[in-house]
Amino acid sequence: MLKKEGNPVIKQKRIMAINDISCFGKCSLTVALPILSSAGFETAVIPTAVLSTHTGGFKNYTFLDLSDNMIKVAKHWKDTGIEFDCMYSGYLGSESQIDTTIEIADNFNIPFVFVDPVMGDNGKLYAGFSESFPEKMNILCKRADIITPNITEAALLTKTEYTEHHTKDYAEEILSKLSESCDKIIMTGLRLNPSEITTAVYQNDEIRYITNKNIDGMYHGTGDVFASSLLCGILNGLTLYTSAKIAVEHVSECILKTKELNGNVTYGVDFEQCTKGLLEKLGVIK
Ligand code: PXL
Repeated sequence: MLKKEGNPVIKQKRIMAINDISCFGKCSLTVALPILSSAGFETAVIPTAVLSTHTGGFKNYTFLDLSDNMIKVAKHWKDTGIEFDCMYSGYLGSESQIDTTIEIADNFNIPFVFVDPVMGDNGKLYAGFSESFPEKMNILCKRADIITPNITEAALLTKTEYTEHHTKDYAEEILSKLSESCDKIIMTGLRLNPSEITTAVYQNDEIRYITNKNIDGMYHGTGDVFASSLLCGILNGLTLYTSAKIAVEHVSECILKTKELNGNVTYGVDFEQCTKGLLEKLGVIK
């Protein structure tokens, strides 16, 4: 239990995170867990797979599929009477894992479902995903309260042709199609011009844009840092727009810190060095 000043006792929120463990490379659960925990949220995990590294930029990585284990873990929790305030799904290794995730959300009657439809970047699906995967992922998006696709994933979900340079018309076309699946969307990675990177926040039929200076270099795992810190803001009661703004600024700080420390883009960002800044932005610490 957390006691907030002047308030009655507030129950700690419990999240069910469904995502993979990439043992090296700082993405998925090795990013989500420390970020959510540091902001004061309990995070139980259902690992979808264990990989030696993530699949972007490494060769010969191992992949242990944990599909069969997912439903067993959920069943044990359900039988034990454990309840959740939120489900947060990320990297799902197969179409059947999407079915399992929906089944778990329904079985637990999860009140708030946050879906990061992880499946691609730079106009392409990540290694190992089938062409039919996005259509299936769209079914999970329909079960979600909030989705956080990057522009590639949003194009895949809506079967829109991907282009490298974007316009607001293009973003609006995609968001309008995507709003048939989910009415709260945070879409990242818009390149409206070469020097900037923009995030679109769609809610109540309205789009607001958050624009930042683009920092050179495609650092791996930033989507997970973004989604996890966004979720911290939302669960802390901040608005969708404010939470997105904090997440955008936090990712940018993580990238700058990694550059300063000469980090390898494939090895992920040094988000660990930026936790204090995130917690201050979130109002968790002063
Ligand atoms: O960060 C997204 C991600 C998560 N998990 C695995 C990945 C990727 C992106 O490549 O390969 C295993």
